[in-house]
Amino acid sequence: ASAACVSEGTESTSSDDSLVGTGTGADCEIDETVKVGAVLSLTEAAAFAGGYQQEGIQLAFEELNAAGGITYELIVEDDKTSVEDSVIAFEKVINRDKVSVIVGPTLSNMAFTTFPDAESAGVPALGISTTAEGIPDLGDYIFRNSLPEEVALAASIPAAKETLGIEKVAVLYDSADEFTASAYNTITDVLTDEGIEVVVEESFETTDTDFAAQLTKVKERDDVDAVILSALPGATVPLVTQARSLDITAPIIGGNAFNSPVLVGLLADAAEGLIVGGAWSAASDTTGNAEFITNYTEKYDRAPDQFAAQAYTAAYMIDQAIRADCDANREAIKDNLGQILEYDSILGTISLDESGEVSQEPVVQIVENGQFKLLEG
Ligand code: PYR
Repeated sequence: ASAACVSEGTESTSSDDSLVGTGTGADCEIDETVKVGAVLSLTEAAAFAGGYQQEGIQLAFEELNAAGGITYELIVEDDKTSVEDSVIAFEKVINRDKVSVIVGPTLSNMAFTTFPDAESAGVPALGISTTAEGIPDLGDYIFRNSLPEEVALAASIPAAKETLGIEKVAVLYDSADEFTASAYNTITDVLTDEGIEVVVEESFETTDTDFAAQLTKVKERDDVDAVILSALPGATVPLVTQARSLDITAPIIGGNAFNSPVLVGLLADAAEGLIVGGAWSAASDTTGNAEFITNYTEKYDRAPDQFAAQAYTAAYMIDQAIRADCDANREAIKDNLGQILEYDSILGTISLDESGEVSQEPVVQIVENGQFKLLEG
């Protein structure tokens, strides 16, 4: 989209001088408070993620406010894991609060509806867990720092093949959710590239709780070396638990959605051996990671997860984009977010390009004794 497409957001194209400061980089000082909207799933199905995201982003903005020069006001809206409510939440932060930039929404399912609204209003939006194919293509103002699911799976499947010698797999996927359905396409492509044969393929819906029909198909075969699962945590917990109680012992491989200590806690013994591709690991020796984990755990009385880590990183990327020209107007943030190169973060070295896409090395982990361990290295 070009500037000519920005029809409704007249405010966004005109620069507000009070959001332009003096100095640049670490010396930037802006008198006006910079408003940041965060639209997160704090209740309903994706609250498992939204709660961590809220904590991660709050921690980062508290640190940034303490560092000085720019004062941030974080305005959090609950999208209630609903497309309808996410549209209302975007409308509020864009028009009521007149935020400079939006972080979120939590799910790709909501991003496909809300990001076009941010685009037409000329408000930059930074997705932190929106991993489906095509998200950055939603517009010039649309970015994500969330490792695409295709990259996570393209790492976890070959790593599992190499360590476990996988030749035949069962693929089980949620066909109703945008993110898991998109991941299914990736899984198929990666399996073809790796020369791995699919011997069982079954789908289900996001809210399903009984997977006997699908798992019986897996159980009936004795040549399934691994199960590849594309599901949100809500279905993952009963599905994996039921698989293990049917004595399906094959390793289970997943992507970003598996990267959750809550899920591992809920699964208990059934989590052992899960192979998880993702963007962040507590076990990674990335810049600031140990300090982040300590500060987060102290503040919230629980350890962070990937959702918290990506939300935390988003605040620092926004701060960097604002400091580049010491300008917190929507247009300047949009221009500078697309120029974040080789940023050394708790997620490792990360960059964003003008198309809004992130580049980052994925991590592959395996659950052992209830803990995530790096599968390689
Ligand atoms: C997504 O909706 O894209 C997630 O990764 C949760």
